[in-house]
Amino acid sequence: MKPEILQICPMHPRVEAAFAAAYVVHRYWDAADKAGVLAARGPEIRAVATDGHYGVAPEIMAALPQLAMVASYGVGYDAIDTAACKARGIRVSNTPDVLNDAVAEIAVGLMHALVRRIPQADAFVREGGWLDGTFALTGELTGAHVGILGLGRIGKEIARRLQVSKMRVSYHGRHEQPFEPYAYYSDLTAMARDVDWLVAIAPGNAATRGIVSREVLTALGPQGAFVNVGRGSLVDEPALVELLVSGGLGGAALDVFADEPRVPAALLGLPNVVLSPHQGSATEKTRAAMGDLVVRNLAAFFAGDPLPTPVV
Ligand code: NAP
Ligand code: 8YV
Repeated sequence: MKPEILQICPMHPRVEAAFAAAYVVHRYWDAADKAGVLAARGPEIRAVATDGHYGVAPEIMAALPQLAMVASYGVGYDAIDTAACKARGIRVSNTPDVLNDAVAEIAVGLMHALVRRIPQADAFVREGGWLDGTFALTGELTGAHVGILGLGRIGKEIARRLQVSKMRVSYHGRHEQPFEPYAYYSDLTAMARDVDWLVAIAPGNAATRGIVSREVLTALGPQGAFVNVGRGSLVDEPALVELLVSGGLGGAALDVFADEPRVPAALLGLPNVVLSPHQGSATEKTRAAMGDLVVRNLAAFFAGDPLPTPVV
C-alpha cells in the first residue's frame, strides 16, 4: 500500500508526478474542505511536503498525530516551527545549494536594474521618449563597495559575481570567515556606513528579525542602496519605506517582503525602487533540482535511510 502524504502547496510538475507514483497524495491547497481532509486522513499521515512560504501551520501539525517528516521545497525554513518539530521527533528537510546560482542571478540582476534604471529605460523606449532625447545618465556598479549580510552558500555566490562586476566586497555575519577574501565587519551598522550597497541574504529567524534596522538604513544613507533577497523579516519595512520616500536612503531592490504577496503601497510609485515577486529560485532548472531534493528526502524517510539534506 502506498503511504499517504499531505502536500500543502503546488510544486514543480515533476515533483507532483513523482509523488503520484509513490504516495497517496492529499492536495491540501486544492481541498474544498481542508478541515475535513485533516479530520478524515490526519491520523494516517506521517509526512508533509511544503515550501518556505506555507510551512506547516500549527493546526495542521496538531491534526497529524503520527507526523514524522516535513520535506520543504526551499532552503529557508523560517515558516516551519523546527523547535516544535524537534520536540515531537519530526524530521525536517530543505533544499540547500541547488538554488545558489539562481538566487545570486536575481540579486545581481536587481542591482543592475536599479543602478542602470533598466525598468525605466525600457519604459522610455516603449513610450517613445527616445524620439525626443536621450535617457538620463545613471550610476554603475563598477568600483562601488558592497556589503553582504549573510556570507553563506548564496551570499558567497553573490560575492563571487560582484567581484567579477569589479566591486569591492565586504560582509557581516556572526562569525569571521578567515579563508574568504573579503573584509569582515562584526558591526552591521559600521559596514552600512562604509558601503554603497547592502545586500541581505541571511535566514529569517528570531535573531535576524529587523536586523536591517532604521539605524542601519540611515547609516547606508542617501547615496546608498539596499537589496533584499533573504527575507522580508530581516528589515524594518516601515522604516525602509519612510527613508526611501524621504530620500534618507538612495534606493532599494527587493525580492522579499514582510507580508507577501502584499507589498507596501508606498513602494509602488517610487522611482528609486525595483520590485520582484520573490522569484530568487524561480527558474525551471532550479525548481526542478529543488523538487528532486524534496522527492529524495521523502523517499529516504519512508525507506528508513538518512535524509540527504536534513535540517532537524
Ligand atoms: P546559509 O548558507 O545558512 O547562510 C546564511 C548566512 O547568514 C551565514 O553566512 C550566516 O553567517 C549568516 N547569519 C545567520 N544568522 C545570522 C545573524 N543572526 N546575524 C548575522 N548573520 C547571520 O543560508 P543560504 O543557503 O545562503 O540561504 C540564506 C537565506 O536566503 C535563506 O535562509 C532564505 O531565507 C533566503 N533565500 C531567499 C530566496 C529567494 O527566493 N529570495 C531563495 C533562497 C533562499 P554566520 O553564521 O557567520 O552568522
Ligand atoms: C522559495 C526561498 O521561493 O528557498 C527559499 O528559502 O525563499 C525560495 O526558494 C520558497 O521556498 C517558496 O517556495
